[in-house]
Amino acid sequence: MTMYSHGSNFDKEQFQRELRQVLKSQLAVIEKNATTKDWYLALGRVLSQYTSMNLLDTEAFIDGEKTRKINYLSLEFLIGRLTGNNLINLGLYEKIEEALQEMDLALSDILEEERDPALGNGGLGRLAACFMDSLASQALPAVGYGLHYEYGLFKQSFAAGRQVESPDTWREALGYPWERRRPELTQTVGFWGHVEQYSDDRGKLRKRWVPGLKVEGIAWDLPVVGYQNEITLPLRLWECHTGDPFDLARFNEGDFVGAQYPVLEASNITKVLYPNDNHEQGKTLRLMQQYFHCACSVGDILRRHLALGRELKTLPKLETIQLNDTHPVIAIPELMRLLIDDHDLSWDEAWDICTRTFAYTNHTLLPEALETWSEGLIAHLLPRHMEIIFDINHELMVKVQQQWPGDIGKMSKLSIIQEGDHRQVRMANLAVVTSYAVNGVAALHSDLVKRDLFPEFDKLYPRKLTNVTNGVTPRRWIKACNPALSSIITEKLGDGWIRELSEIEGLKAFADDKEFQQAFMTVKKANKQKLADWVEEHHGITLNTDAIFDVQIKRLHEYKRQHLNLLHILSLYHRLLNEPEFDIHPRVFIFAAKAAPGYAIAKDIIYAINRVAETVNNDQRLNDKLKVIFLPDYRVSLAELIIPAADISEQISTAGKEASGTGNMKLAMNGALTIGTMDGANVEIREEVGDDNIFIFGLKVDEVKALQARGYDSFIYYDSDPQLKACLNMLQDDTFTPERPGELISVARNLLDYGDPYLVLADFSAYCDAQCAVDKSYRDQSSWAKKAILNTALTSKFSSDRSIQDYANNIWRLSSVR
Ligand code: B1N
Repeated sequence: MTMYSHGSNFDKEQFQRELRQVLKSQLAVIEKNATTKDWYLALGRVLSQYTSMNLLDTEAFIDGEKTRKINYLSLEFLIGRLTGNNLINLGLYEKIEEALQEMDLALSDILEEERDPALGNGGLGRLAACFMDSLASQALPAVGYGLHYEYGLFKQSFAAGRQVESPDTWREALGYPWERRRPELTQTVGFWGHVEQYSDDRGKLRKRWVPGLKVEGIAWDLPVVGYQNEITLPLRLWECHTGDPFDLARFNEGDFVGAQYPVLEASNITKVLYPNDNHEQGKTLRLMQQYFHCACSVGDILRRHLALGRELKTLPKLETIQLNDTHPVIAIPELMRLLIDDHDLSWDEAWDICTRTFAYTNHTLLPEALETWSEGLIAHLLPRHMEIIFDINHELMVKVQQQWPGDIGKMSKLSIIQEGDHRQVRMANLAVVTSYAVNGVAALHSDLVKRDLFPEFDKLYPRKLTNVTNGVTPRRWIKACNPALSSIITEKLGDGWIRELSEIEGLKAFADDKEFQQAFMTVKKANKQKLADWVEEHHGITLNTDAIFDVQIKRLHEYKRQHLNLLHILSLYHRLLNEPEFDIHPRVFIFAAKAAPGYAIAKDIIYAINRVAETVNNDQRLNDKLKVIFLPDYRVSLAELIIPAADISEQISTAGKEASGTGNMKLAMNGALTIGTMDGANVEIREEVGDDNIFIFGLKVDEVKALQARGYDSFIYYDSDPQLKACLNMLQDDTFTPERPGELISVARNLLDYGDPYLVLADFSAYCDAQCAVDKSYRDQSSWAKKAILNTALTSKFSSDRSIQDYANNIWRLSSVR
């Protein structure tokens, strides 16, 4: 297709010339003065010329096809660094490495210069990025639609152990080399104003929205490079521009400052990513972001469709819109509005199109994350959309009445509008009613969506609710981040596993092979050393690579229970100091996690872990048996360093709370053994690897429910378990904060006086037992190696290629382009 496919036709001299030229002409740097950063920028710019061409070719190629196209709408795409990954997928990694070497440049150093684009919070945004990789790698026609935040997720540092946030300037001074501005795709987006009725040329009474303010959406395309298949898909991110800074009417009335309010507000629309994970706060600016994202994306989808001379009624056949959680659900009334008001379709025609175009993925059951918007806010910001939502709801209520005549309870439960003093719009209900498919993200989660969240909708729309278990891309999460493991796999099996991960099951045959066990453990050790060197260099802490590397890396959230991990560490500390016969294999506990800036108890947990780490790490009596380290600024590139080095993967959420998890998958693939609850995708990991190769503990979903129904009292555990009591007391006295006794008390309070909402104490003793089993198991290195190999061999189900195939077969119903 192009000259830059799979690295064939790669011309080394030409590349070197281009690189030098870009350095000089675009960056204005003389070669002998060039820093590694300069070379990174020059390299990115040169390579992005290749991918831009591939992108345009792919666009033209796909437009020519009569297949259904996927539009993946997400407020978050946590893509991580692109340069290394794109080199691998372009098939150019070794060739560029060699070309640079000739110029006395080390590719690995250059790659370290890239700032992670952190346009997402956690799993939901990272999933979107993995899905784009899999769509491209399987040559499926797709566009990712997101927002071009000026600032991504905040940078985290610690000041005396407490989290400090600072802005993430991911594009730096000179811009991000991989993105391309596409001014020709600009969209106009309205806000506020009113709805008016008018009669059209034919005397038909119609409605139109007259916005009070209009802004522009500028498109930036990032290339999503398929794995050595010549396909490059666009990740299209919208940036908000406000034009005229004055509301002239108000300005002329003398309200100078007031005249600028709406514009000031609007000019912030794509300033910054909201830093909440699994939590919605109902802020106006967030709804403006959501609508801006949807209006630009739906506008672009229609533009493409109409530009090809296609009829609106063929939209569902040729385009599908996958909604990544409810964040882009305002796209539904937006498409209805465009079809009815702008394109003069009847309600029924428009509704028919919408109900065959949208599909919705639910990612959480946590009540604080289920989005509702105040009716007043929507009516003010998007008056026409509010009318349409009421009309959709009216039809829904009629249907509910037919199904359950006279049942007012069912009506109020299913209604899109939640009644009360302040009426709220339930975005999930709107999504379920409109979408042709609704899926959860792991088998257990999807069952709970049916059973607990939407049992009536499941009755009303049989077969609409389904499951697609999440996955992660093996290109980034094995091939790129763990080159040493990749080579020993490829030595045994060839490199087909990179495209088709099920081939990795071939490793099963080597699980008992002593030589392969040794090779596998040597790789693990080397990865631990690499992490240890990095930690030494950046944080001045020495890690013993003979220790078990025990890893909990994810957002900080009570339901994820980093504090359960902490309590276990306290119990080890306490026992090592107080029980002469108690001994453990040396263990390094590694944490990395950001807390939402407004989430006080999450920040207190970070502080507590940091204080405990300080004391434990400096306590000579422990003989280096125990180390605790909390690495700041968790991000994709840090995950890429930690995951290959992990022996133990902590997946210890309260059963029923973690929809899926995806870090659990990455860690298992890289040969870490899971210690986890029967939650999310852990359940399926256990199914795949078998009970002998995972450490499962704790209350199951139904036991959690039963315990809470009985009335949970955490003091019962505190009073009856001396070990637990000792640990909680250490948090309340001056063990870790001699200068300020009681400083960590909020964590203990949360678990005792505030009722321990996530049942940490109820699972404590089972967790400690499971950790004991880990310790014992690790002492037999050959048997451990076998378990680790089997984790790598038996987790191919969790490739995002499989997830995308499930979506393609069961939801989107499409076939590969080639
Ligand atoms: O989505 C991931 C899952 O693997 C995780 O289990 C799940 O917790 C995560 C509001 C969310 N669910 N909901 C969010 C993020 C941002 C926000 O503003 C909710 N994130 C998840 C992928 O399926």
